[in-house]
Amino acid sequence: MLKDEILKILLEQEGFLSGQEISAALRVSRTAVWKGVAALRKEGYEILAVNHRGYFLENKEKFLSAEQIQKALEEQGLFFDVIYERQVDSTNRLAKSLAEERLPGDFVFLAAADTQTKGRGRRGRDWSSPAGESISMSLCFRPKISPELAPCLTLLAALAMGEAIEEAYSIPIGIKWPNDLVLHGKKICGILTEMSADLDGIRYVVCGLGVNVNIVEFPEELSQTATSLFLETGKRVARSQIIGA
Ligand code: BT5
Repeated sequence: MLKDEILKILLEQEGFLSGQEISAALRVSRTAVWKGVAALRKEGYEILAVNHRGYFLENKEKFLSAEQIQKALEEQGLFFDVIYERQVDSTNRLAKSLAEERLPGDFVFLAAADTQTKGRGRRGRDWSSPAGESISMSLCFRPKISPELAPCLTLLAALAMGEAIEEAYSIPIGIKWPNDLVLHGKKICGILTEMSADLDGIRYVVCGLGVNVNIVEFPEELSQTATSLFLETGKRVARSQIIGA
């Protein structure tokens, strides 16, 4: 869609970009650019429009996009599909349905969202993932291991995310085995690994991670047990950087 292409251009641009430049790059009219910008604003993107200078997307780090995530992965030498939705019920659910479509081929992909309406924890528990502030991501792949080894993947995911956070914030992260990362005794990340298997072995695994990155306030019922990286460190890091790491 045109608005997504406009968003991509604005995300990559450090300064202002004129309507003329955008319309030339996308080969559409300036009215179409104007309408695309209006649609993005409705979705919450803060796009500044200044006479004779053009458009500028403010608070870029607040937003995620498939392109940003892809770029962050490529910086780590990783090249696989990224499926990004602004809002989804659950990235684990999305990944599973995409995996069913892609079988029997081989695949590795990452499904991520800005926010989830029905984020899930273990045993049907809820997972809270507020827009603009948290990571909701599910890595889906077909490991050639026997199903009884699959729980190890949760441990690997915990180690990998722990290292990514330690690198970004220079703080030691604790792992509460098997699936929580904790900071100062409170939970900052939860992991839900799900597997589909048959008599031949694993069909695919979905490893879902929820991380409290820039959350400023938690609902009452979570405030004693949950915290965010921002609340503990005072530092805001772009979510795509952590996803890539
Ligand atoms: C987990 O379950 O910790 C696994 C959470 C996995 C979430 C990711 S997000 C991407 C992917 N898509 C999904 O739908 N899920 C995965 P569990 O150990 O059962 O912990 C759930 C409990 O943690 C809840 O009952 C709450 O008490 C608490 N909780 C909920 N949201 C939280 C949050 N944002 N931070 C800390 N604790 C939370």
